[in-house]
Amino acid sequence: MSILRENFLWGGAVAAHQLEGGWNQGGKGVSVADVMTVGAHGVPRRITDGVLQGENYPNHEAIDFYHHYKEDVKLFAELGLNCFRTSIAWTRIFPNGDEVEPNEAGLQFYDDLFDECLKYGIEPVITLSHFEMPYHLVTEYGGWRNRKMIDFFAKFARVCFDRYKDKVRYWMTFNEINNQANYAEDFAPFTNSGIKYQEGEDREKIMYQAAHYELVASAQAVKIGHEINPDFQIGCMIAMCPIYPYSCDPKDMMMSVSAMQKRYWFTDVHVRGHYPSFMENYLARKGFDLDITEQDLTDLTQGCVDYIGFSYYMSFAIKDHEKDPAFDYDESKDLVKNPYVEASDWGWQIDPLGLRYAMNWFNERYELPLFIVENGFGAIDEIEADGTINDQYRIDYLKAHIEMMKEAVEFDGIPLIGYTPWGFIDLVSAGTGEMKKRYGFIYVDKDNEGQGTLERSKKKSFDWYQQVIKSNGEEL
Ligand code: P53
Repeated sequence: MSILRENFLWGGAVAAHQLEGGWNQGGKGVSVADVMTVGAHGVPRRITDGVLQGENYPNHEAIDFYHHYKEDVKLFAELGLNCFRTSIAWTRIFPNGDEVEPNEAGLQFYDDLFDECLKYGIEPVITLSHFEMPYHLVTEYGGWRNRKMIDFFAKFARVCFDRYKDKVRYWMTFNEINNQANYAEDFAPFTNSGIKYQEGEDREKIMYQAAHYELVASAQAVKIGHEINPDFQIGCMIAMCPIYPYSCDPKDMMMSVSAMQKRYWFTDVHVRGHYPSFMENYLARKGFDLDITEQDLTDLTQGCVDYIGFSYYMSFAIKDHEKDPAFDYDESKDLVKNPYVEASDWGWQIDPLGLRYAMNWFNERYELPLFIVENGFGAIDEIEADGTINDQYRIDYLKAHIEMMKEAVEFDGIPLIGYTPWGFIDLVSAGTGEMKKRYGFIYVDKDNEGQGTLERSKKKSFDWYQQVIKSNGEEL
């Protein structure tokens, strides 16, 4: 008998904008990802005013999954996946976001994709909003700073739920909704919420307002989904980077508690259907007079999620900065390097045991099933003279994390639905827009400048993961 349950979901995860390409095909509209240029480690992606001539927009073609999906899904089946996590590009369904009728060609594309998956016994796991909202909603409405977004999203969700109710069971509403806890930088507010800040604006307040509308929209979607198909499992999606106290100094500990609150209160609302007291007091103390109606508060209670989907790549650490008694946290400034762990070439701290810690944290706080919907190692791969790619470092990273995931199940009794490693087919990095930050078991011939044949080939990790799935996680 294996440690993991028999019907454990072994999959792989991607997002539409990072692999599909076909950015203006089949009636698709421009998304926020379509106006982001390529960056690098330490060089942020630029957000341009619309799509401009002469810029390198890596998501426009990505790995052209839009035209390659049949051969790709066949490879996924060979890998042995029993689920495939992707997102539905909002702009394929509602190109501008505010149309009355959906775009049939976009709906048909996902019907075809899901049918192709189901043909091989691969269950689609779907995120509704993964960093790819319609750009039109940014320019015309200011993105999620505008309450109207709730209706646009709820409609999009309803159309998807209705159309795919017999093909998809596991859903998530907003990918990594809590990334925007880092509101000081432009990336997360734009990708999460379509927010472009003006000079002198109160960034933090605007972020909380946007997050509130998203949480209400998520709750409405959960309710709508359950009405359409009571079997739906609809989760939230949280970027889990646990924030450790730097030392056992009680002030470091309290700083860690406070930082965790500011980064993870989103989960509290998703799961419990109401704001935690520390957030109510924080918003009041800051004098943030948010637009939160009685109806919103009712909506939140009626759309609690069924499970917690989360990504796990790294952990953080924090030191007190003489901030007591408030211990207010600023994600862009307050984190310190953890001397006990190594980091990837992109500075992401590698901490497998942190995954077990994170699972315990979620389980103690919420007692809901967990679903690890992203985990992975972004690295530069070298092709050997014989054409092979020996990505042992990636295998080492994933093996160590799967071991910890199993310990969380075996020793801590944590209910776990599945595991879908990120970017199991090489794709465009969200953070940097690079191709060379690769996560895949399947190599895609394309470089940062957009050159390459787009040919797919198997890395060493392909055979390894195939064996992991076959043995239900026993042979690592
Ligand atoms: P990339 C930051 C921290 C943790 C996860 O990221 C993050 C980010 C944003 O960069 O994003 C998630 O491609 C996200 C995926 C993304 C993946 O992690 O920057 O859900 O879309 O590709 C990996 O290396």
